[in-house]
Amino acid sequence: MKRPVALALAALVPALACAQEVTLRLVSAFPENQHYVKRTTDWIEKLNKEAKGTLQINFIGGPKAIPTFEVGNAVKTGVVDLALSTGAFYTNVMPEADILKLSETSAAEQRANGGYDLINRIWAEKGNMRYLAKVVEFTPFHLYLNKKIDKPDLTGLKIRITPVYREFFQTLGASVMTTAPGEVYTALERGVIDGYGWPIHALFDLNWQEKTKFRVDPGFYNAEVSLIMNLDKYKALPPKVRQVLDQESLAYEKQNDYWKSYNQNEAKRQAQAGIQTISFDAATSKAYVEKAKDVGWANAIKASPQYGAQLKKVLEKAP
Ligand code: 173
Repeated sequence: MKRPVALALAALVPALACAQEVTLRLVSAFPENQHYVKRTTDWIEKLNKEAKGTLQINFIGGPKAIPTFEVGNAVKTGVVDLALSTGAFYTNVMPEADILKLSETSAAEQRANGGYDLINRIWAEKGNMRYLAKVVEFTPFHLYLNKKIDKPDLTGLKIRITPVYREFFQTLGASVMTTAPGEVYTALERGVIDGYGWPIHALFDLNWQEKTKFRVDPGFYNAEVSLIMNLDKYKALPPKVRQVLDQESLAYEKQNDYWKSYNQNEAKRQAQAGIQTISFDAATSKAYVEKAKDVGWANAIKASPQYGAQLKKVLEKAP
């Protein structure tokens, strides 16, 4: 009697191990109608098909599920497993989160030059997070305005910001107000703000073109949106599941060239929607972009004496 039972058990164990499908919960710090979320839910759908029996991702929702600026802490503490966010939304977890906007090297280059590993060391130590993949890049930020300016002077203007733009716009004389993307439309409608910082794209997702007169050129910095994960959860994944997640995340990151043509189109769409561009002479434009960068790095190094300079080495393009 003894042997058949043992044999049956031995046969059962690997079967049980294989049958373990892991389900992870993902939230978005961006509103659900934003293009980023559509791309991410498409990615999830594909992953759920390909990794059936191994890994499933369950999209919980956008800021209605977890408010934009609380998503980072939700990932850190494991309230959710995964999030789609930008670093600017979780500087309350660690100031380093907002430094990635200063990237001049691409995500692919950062995987090769030690940047990705450094980011993951910092994200693990300070945020209890795994930085899985960057899924938006090659995308400058711009200043959008409803009042005309003829030089980069924002004195007397109230501008909606996130940490991305704070020091730069303040240096230009603006008074600033932090809001999540979901609150910008109403602020514009009520005339509470004279403008806002935002990438070159995704303005239409939230209908801001209806309430926007000008875009200031050139753009500055490089928008970073990524998939982040609770580190304990990541470490506890069976190796096979972790491998699938890493692979699928990398595959998503590798699509980032998408944004180059998308952004050109978005600029055209803005012009068609009647958004006028404000630009300065060449010297002023150059000084504007340099100021953004200088102010950004000065603040990064002040905010993170520990890692600011190390990040600069891997994010900055060699001159
Ligand atoms: O303006 C913002 O809300 C912001 O910081 C951001 C960052 C990356 C992509 C889109 C918006």
